[in-house]
Amino acid sequence: MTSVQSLTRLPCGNRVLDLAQTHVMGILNVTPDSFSDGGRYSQLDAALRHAEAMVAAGATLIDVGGESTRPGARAVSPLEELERVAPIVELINRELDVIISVDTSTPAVMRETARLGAGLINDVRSLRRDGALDAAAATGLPVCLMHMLGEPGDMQDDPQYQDVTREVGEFLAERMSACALAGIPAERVILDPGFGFAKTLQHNLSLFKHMQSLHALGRPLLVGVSRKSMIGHALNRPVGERLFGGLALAALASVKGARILRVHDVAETVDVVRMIAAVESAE
Ligand code: YH5
Repeated sequence: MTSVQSLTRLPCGNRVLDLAQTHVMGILNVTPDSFSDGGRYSQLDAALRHAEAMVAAGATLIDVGGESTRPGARAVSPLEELERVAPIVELINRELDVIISVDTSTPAVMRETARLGAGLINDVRSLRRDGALDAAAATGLPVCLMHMLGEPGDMQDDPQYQDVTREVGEFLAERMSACALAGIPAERVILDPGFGFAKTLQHNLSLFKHMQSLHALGRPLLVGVSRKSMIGHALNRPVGERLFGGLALAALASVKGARILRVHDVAETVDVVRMIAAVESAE
């Protein structure tokens, strides 16, 4: 392996992510409200089939989440979250060739899903819960640190910034330092501006426009804007009509150097990424 390759290869448990390319991460929600009441087996089976379809469409990562971050969502106990997420992590690891990301802030969920084959810890709270830094460090897995002020329940109350991109960068730099002190080296960190978390439409647009400045932190960027209200508000579209706006943002994020795009619509986003790669690899 050349030293250049070692810089672009991120070990994720039993798999490796090639950071020279832009990857599509498919979203798999396993919150109970995302299924009809068909019983445990059929829920697991439906989740596996959804994951399988996303992998077939070109997703190289699947983000499994068992906690809703919607304002007003009911708090989920660690045990309840683990009971939702663990079986699907185990099943995907056994059945599919894909990196499993676990969208969690809960130390016990980090430890147990790492044991069951997860390859990445994706924490919207940037490992700020008690015990989360130590749990993530103990897994040896990469972590995605995301910017958010406050908690999902109160984050949209009245977010204020002087310079949103600078403040997001400062926050992420502080969380990288906290990780380093806890034994998670920078080489194992992915950074996320946190679109839609404690930000107005204008904050989200400005942060998106200037996201390249976050490359100064020296780590790959993950962007999650799929179906979010920044598209809804900019275009005046309900959640079911945000695909084209989301694809425009996926293309822009990719051109701005984002390495992982977290999306619901995998096949469409994979076409966007592949088309851009085709042009960029031309003479
Ligand atoms: C993210 O950006 N987001 S959960 C509201 C929507 C649509 C989608 C209808 N987890 C992120 O996906 N993890 C979530 O409006 C995340 N980055 C990372 N790393 C929220 C979500 C959503 C919310």
